[in-house]
Parts: sequence; C-alpha cells; structure tokens
Amino acid sequence: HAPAHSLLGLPKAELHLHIEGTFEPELVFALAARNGIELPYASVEELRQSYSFDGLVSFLDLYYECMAVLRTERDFYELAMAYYERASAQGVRHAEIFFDPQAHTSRGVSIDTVIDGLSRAAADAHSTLGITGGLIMCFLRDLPVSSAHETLESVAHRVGDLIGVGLDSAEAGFPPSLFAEVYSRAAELGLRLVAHAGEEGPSDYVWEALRLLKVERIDHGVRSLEDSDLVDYLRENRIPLTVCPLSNLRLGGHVAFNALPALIEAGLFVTVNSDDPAYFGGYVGDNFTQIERVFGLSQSKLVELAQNSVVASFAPDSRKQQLL
Ligand code: ES4
Ligand code: ZN
Repeated sequence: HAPAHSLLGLPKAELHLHIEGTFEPELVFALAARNGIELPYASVEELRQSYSFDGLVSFLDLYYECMAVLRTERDFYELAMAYYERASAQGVRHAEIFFDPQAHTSRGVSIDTVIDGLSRAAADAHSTLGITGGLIMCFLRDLPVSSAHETLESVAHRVGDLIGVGLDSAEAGFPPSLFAEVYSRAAELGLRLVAHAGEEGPSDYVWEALRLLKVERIDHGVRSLEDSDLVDYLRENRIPLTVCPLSNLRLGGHVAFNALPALIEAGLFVTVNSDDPAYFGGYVGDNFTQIERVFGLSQSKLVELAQNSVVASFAPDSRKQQLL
C-alpha cells in the first residue's frame, strides 16, 4: 500500500473546478477589506464554520455571497493564482477551470475584467508552474436563457480566450433542453461543450445534455446510475464523467459519495476532480487521498483515474503524451 503522498505526485488534469469555489475564507476577508466591503461574518473562523450544507442550493447561497467581494481584475488574478499554486502542489499539470460570468456581470463587474484577470493568471501559471489549460465559461442555468445568450454574444469577439462553455448552478427544474440553442451557437463559435448533469437533477438531464446540447463530457453525472440504458450508453461511447467525490459527500452525503466506486465498477470513464475545494474540504489531491482511504482503491486504479483526467482533457495530443 503506497503512501498517500505519492498520489499528489501523479500528473493530473483538473477538469471540474469552479474558480470562485477556490475562494478561501482568508482571501475572502482580505479582498473584502481591500475593496471596502463589510461581510456579515465577524471573522475568518466564523465564515469557515458556516461551511455546512444540506444540498446544492444551500451551498450556492454562500458561494454567491462570498464571490460578491470580487471586483477588480487584480482580485480575479489573485484568486486564480492562489488556486494554481495549491493545485500545482497536488500534481495538477493541466487545469480547465470554470467561471461564472453572470454572477459578476449581474453585480456590475464587466466580463472583460473577469476574463482579463483569469487569463493573466492562466498565462502566469503556465510560465511559472508549467500548468497548461484555460477557461470554460459557464452559464447559470437558474437565470433566464436570454441572459445566457447575451453572455455568449458579449464574448463572441474574444472566444480565443476560452476553451469552451459549461452549465452550472441550481440544477433541479432547469433542464439542459432549455439551453440547446445557446450550445449550438457556442459550437458554431468553435467552443468545446460540457455541462453539469445528474448531480442533483435526474438521469434524464444527462440524456438531454448528450443529445440536445451535444456535450463531450458530463460534469458529475453520478445519478446516471439510476438508468441502466444510460450507463450502457456512457460506457459504449466512452463519455468522460468529471466526478467530484468530496463535493458529493458534502452536498449529497454517503449515498452520493458511494457513486464513485459504483461508476468505476460499471466500467465508466471516470475522472476525479475538486469542484469547489475551498468549501468542500480539499483540492484534487485531497480527493484522491480520501477515495483511496475510504474505498481502498488500488494504486493502479488511482493511476488510471489520474490518466483518465489527462485523456479526457481538451489538451492537444502532444501535451497529453507528455503527461501520460
Ligand atoms: C457548483 Cl457543486 C456545483 N454544482 C452546480 N453548480 C455549481 N457552481 C459551483 N459549484
Ligand atoms: Zn461543479
């Protein structure tokens, strides 16, 4: 049984990471102070103590509250650099990071401020840490579809700064089908396509994401296990699932957490990711450490999961070869 620290050394790609979900309480307080914003928490400790959730929506309330202190290009840059440094220490060599522009533009922060700060961090992470990757712009599915269309058109002139688009936020009641036209336009702009589906929403949403949005990967997808035809389809078509074990544990409890070994057992193309590491108790290496400890996965299975993340990434083949 190899020691846990060797898991951190495995080269990994992070494919499911919300940059706003890497906002550690210390940095929330520091940026609030710099921007002259008063937080409804007395201290870093008090904020951290509120990190106990009874589902996705209760988490999202806090997630949106904290990110509201992000205002300037420098704020987004510092948020992302802090992530890249932690991720690098846990073996992340390639990171395709999600961001939620509508959660910032709705507060009066321009989308260029957000993309400028995040892109500058990605460029610096490449030159100083050797991390490759880029940005996946997510639409908030619980906002009107018209807002997603407007958001996409507002970046049409700089799609070169993005890898692709995703779909996130509160899932139940907001099916992928609503966003079929938005996704077809994103594809026309040359963007890669992913979507959260089957996290809290039903397995039908996974089918919709595949058939109507034409996504290349499913983010989460743990509820796919409820439909054996879907499980067969995912296996036969080698559709990657970006599973986030600690997120599932914190938001869905042990039933959701136990999906991971079941998905692996079913022969699916599983990757392990951290989702919102500041909120869910760990970065991607911590997710590997926990699943090794709790599920007793073999070293060869853990190596395979890390390699899956590289294969399922949107990195060029030459980069994948370097990391495998
Ligand atoms: C998210 Cl865990 C999760 N699910 C859906 N949307 C999200 N945004 C940030 N974290
Ligand atoms: Zn997510």
